Amino acid sequence: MKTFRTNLLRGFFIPLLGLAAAGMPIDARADTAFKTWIVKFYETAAKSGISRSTYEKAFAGITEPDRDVLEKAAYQPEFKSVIWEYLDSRVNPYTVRIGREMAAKYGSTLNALERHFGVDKHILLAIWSMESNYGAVLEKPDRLHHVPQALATLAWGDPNRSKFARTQLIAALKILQSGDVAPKQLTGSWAGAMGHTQFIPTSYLLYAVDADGNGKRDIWHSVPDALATSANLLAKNGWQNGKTWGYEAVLPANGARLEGQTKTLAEWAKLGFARPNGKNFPRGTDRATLKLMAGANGPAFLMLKNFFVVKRYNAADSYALAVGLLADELAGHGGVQQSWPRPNGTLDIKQKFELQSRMKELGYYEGEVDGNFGSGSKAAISVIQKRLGMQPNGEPSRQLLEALR
Ligand SMILES: [Ca+2]
Repeated sequence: MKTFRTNLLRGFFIPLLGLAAAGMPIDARADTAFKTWIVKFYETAAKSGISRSTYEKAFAGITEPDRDVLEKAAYQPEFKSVIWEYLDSRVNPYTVRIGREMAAKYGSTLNALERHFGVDKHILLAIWSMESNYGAVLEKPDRLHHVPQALATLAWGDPNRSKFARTQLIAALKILQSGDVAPKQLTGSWAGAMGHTQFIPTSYLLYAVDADGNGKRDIWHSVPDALATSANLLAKNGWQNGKTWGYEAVLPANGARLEGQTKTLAEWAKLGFARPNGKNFPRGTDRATLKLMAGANGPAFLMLKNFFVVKRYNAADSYALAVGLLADELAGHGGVQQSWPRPNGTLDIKQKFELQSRMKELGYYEGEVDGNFGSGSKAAISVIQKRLGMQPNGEPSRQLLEALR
């Protein structure tokens, strides 16, 4: 659910300093230190009611830290993409198509959850997409870690995450002790986010729901359980049934200076804020906060209470906006109507998809049509650019798209 700031690999070596096992290879010394840490941590776990048998099952066969976890923890990039690129990667023809397929496949479950929790089913689908690509991430073994091992690794070897990891490890052990999941199946991200909707263990303990009625709260294998758990989190944090998350707005002259202010929709309308589709804001006393996600030259948004409820999942404005926009697309309301201030000549997400599928039809490109321009797309673009007598820089552009049309 949460992402964490960059840290240094140096934390990995600190536990070694106290060891005088000279002559042993560095990995072997680390393994010994890690195993010692696990043995000692049982005292702490026992104080939280974890039985010896649960503890032994959790760590059965674990003889070394998960080095992949430390690597991922150390190299989390401080990734700052511009808002439209972030949204392109989350709200695009692919995520909309799969979302509609899932809406059909899980239609009765989603309707039941909407009735029971009073939470918009399209928001639940959008969160599922954002968190695990509708569960696809769970099929990738390189993305899955054994949660007790991963959290013990962070608690032992990453001083910046030690406190977080100890708390989450105790919670993970409580989950095991509850019998909801078998020890081998307690998998998650390197930082312990688990299942279809990526709950960290403490959030699981607060919100997990058995929606399919098999007696287990299984967010790893049961889509109904996972989506119900998200719905429960949103409901318990004040989701307003029947309300949307916010409205795109056209900024009046000088409107940007009001960024961050909260007023009723009627007051915003009086100040000259309008909807791009020309419809009126709904009447009533709903209060909304003005957010400019890309400065005064991009679309403005008036965010209602539910936007801030989604932020309980992940505190980034960009995350909550992506959830809201994807939910709107899945509900058939369309996306952002005003343009983002993209640099001249660059493509929007629909154009990126069009360019890739045209390259594919013409036989230049064999990869996925997903709007993502990796090395395959870039190589194909360079070849086409050369043929067309353009500078072969591998970058998708309006000029290239027009040439292929
Ligand atoms: Ca269940």
